[in-house]
Amino acid sequence: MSARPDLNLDSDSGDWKDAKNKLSSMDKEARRKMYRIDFIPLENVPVWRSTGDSSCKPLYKANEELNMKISLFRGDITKLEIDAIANAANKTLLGGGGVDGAIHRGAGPLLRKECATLNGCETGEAKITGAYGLPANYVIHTVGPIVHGSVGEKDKEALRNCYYNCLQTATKNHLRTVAFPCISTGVYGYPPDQAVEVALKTVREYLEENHEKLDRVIFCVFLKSDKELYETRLPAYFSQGSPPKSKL
Ligand code: AR6
Repeated sequence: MSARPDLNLDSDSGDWKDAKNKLSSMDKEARRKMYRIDFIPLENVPVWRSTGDSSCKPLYKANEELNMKISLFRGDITKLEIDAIANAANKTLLGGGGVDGAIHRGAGPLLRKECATLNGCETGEAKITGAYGLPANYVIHTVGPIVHGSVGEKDKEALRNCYYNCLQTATKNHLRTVAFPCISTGVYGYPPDQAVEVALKTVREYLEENHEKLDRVIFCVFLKSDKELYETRLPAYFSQGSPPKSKL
């Protein structure tokens, strides 16, 4: 029986750098013993398939290779056992409510300790940390725009930057599987039906340019209404090609 490594992810008395180094040198089996929560392996997150009955007009050419890199998953992002999960954080990076709160709770107190060394984060930027007690290997923190009233061009650009900079941070660090929550659409008030367009457009365009660097981008929705929105709008950005004509 392998002994549990000498590493306590439940206490903030430890050194986060030491913990991060130890975790990154572990194999998957050893890492799994350190998770503080249940996990969902990537194999249990299916690739997105259009039901084919979408009435929305495709905005991009069908590209089956890119379609195979997309998932729509409804559930808790903290459980995903993938390379990186994005966090919809605030400028302090010191934790908060919503998905940010769930990520800090799951990771344990060393995440806050590492975040405290980062000097905060501006709106639209992204900063990467370890994930400690989470099944993911890294957390990429970003800060979405706060929307008051209607969405302006600046808000749209800031939300685009969030997705773009998270993807760029992932690929710069050779991370191939990434999940996004619906950034800014909770407490920060970005209307979900407008945010979905920015999220899908930014990911589609990033994948066009960098398809060899990423294996999977997971849109992780929490609410039923967001699942329905993504199901409706995904075919516009990741359309299915016409099926091959039958030879019969
Ligand atoms: N997994 C996936 N998605 C989740 C989870 C979860 N465990 N929990 C909530 N969501 P929000 P924001 C969804 O408010 O609008 C924090 O206090 C939620 O249903 O978390 O960017 C930060 O510290 C919604 O769809 O983020 C900031 O102060 C989405 O995550 C502020 O909130 C985003 O909602 C950021 O606000």
